[in-house]
Amino acid sequence: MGMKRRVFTNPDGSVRADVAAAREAAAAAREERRGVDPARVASLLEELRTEGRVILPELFTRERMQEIKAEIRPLLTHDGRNEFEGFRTRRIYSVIQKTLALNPLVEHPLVLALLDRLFLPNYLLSQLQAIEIQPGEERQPLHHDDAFYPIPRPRPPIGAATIWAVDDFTEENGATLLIPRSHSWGDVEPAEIDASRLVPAVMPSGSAIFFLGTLWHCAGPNRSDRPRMAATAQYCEPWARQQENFGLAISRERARACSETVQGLLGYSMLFPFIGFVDGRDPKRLLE
Ligand SMILES: O=C(O)CCC(=O)C(=O)O
Repeated sequence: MGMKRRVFTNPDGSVRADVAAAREAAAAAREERRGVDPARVASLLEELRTEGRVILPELFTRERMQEIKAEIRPLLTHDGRNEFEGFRTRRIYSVIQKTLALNPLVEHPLVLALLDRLFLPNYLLSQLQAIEIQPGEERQPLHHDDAFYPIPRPRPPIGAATIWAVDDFTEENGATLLIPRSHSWGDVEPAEIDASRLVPAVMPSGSAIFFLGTLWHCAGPNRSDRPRMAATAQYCEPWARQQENFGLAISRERARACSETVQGLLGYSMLFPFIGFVDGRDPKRLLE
């Protein structure tokens, strides 16, 4: 199985020009198939590359988000177990095993169009959660999502995230707080960060904030008298380990109920030629 040649990257870790060109061509073809406006993708990408985050406004209607909320609500039964999860915050993990309600968010064509440009083909879903911040919750500790991959910064992101406003996100109710441009910082300790640089992602229900795994952020404190519900999908390069062990968390039967795109994101896909195979072959065959 040994391969001497680097398959996708230059010696400095950057993606090889021919690989990048093939990725661009494939992404453009997919955009056309999914009816996504390439000019919009290009402008969102430019903002993303400069600011590290971009708001995707009102991709779903408020009514649709209310339907999703009705499915998610009964599953939000436990408060968090630590400061990071939030003692007054409820989360659902292994979401797809419990409900398919978030799948349309996970595979929204505009989100996929951005991911297509950022990562190698067959990038993965890294984790999927619903998060409901209860009134009185404190600000979450500052973090960036791909910090657990032990590769020094500054560096390209290994992951990216969407946080969807199921409820309206306001300054009072715990809108996600982000530090624009912090994706390009080198290594810093959270204690060194000036919290006054945090900007709330105020956005109406049905919108999402999309940001790079290198961008510093946290959930805001909920000073309102009502819970704030969000859904968040994190994605990663196809060579990185997913945070959730979806192969064990989501049954094969449940995976069969998902679209081919979501199946691929869960891990029924591979990075050619040797990452993610099962018995020497593409794992999507397991669903046949
Ligand atoms: O709920 C939010 O607004 C952000 C949550 C978050 O960043 C996390 O839990 O990693």
